[in-house]
Amino acid sequence: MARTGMHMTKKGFSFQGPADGIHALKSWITPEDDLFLVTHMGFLEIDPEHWHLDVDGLVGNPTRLHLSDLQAMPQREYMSFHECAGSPLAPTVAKRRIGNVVWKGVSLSLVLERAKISSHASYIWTSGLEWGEYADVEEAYQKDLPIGKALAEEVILALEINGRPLTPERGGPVRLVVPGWYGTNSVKWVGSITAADRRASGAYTTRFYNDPTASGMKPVWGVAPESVIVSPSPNDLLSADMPTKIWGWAWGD
Ligand SMILES: Nc1nc2c(c(=O)[nH]1)N[C@H]1C(S)=C(S)[C@@H](COP(=O)(O)O)O[C@H]1N2
Ligand SMILES: [Mo]
Repeated sequence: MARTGMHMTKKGFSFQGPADGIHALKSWITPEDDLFLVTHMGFLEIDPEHWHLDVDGLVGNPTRLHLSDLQAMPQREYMSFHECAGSPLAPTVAKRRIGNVVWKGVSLSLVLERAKISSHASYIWTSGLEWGEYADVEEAYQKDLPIGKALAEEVILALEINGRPLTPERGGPVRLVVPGWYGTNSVKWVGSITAADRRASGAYTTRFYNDPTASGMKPVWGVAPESVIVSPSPNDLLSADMPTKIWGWAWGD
C-alpha cells in the first residue's frame, strides 16, 4: 500500500476545529487556524518531489503530471465556503463545520482537456493516496463528480489556501476543491483521476455520504442555503436596556 515518499502521520478518523465553533468565524475570510480539519483514515504526508497525478480511464491521452507540471499551468483563484457535511455514521446531526477561504490552483477541466477526455465520459472519479481503515472499510478515499460539475470552471486542483501552499494536513501538495459542494467531495492528497461512464462504486460514494429523499438516495453534493449566528455566542452577557446586534453568515451552492 505505502508508496515512495509518503507516510501516514496520524492514523484513524480525526476532526479538529476551533474551540468556539462557529462563534470563531468573526472575519469574512477564515484564517486557517480557525478552519476545521477532517480525515477518515488519517493524515498523509507526501514529499512534493515524489507526488504525481495519473489521469486515465476514458481519455485519449493517459497523462502523468508532477507538481512542476501543475505549477506551470495557468492558476486560478476562487473564494468559497468550505463545509463538512458531518459524520457519515450520523448523517442527520448538523455539525456546522464551516469556513470561507480562498483556494488557488489549476482548473480540473484543463487537466482533463490535456488528457483528451472522451465524449463518453459522464463521471470523473478522484482518489486520495492515503491508506487505512474507516468504520469497517479499508479502501481508497474515492469520490466522483458528474461531468457537468467536473468541467465547471470553479472546480480546481488546489495548491494553495489563503495565499499559502497546502499543508500536509490540508491535503497538500495537491487536493481537489469543489466549490458549492460539501467538503466530502474535495478529495485531499489526490493521486489519480479516472474518466468513466458510470458512478464510482466504492463505499465513500455508495454507502457513505448519501441522504434519503422521497425519490431515493441522493449524494451529498450541492449545499442548500444555510446560516449560522456568530454573535451573540452562548456565554455572552447581554444588557437588558441596550440593543443587541445579532449577526452571522449565510451561504449556499
Ligand atoms: N483523501 C481524502 N480526502 C478527503 C477526506 C478524506 O478523509 N480523505 N475527507 C473529506 C471530508 S469529509 C471533508 S469535510 C474535507 C475536509 O477538508 P479539510 O480537512 O481541509 O477541512 O475533506 C474531504 N476530502
Ligand atoms: Mo466532511
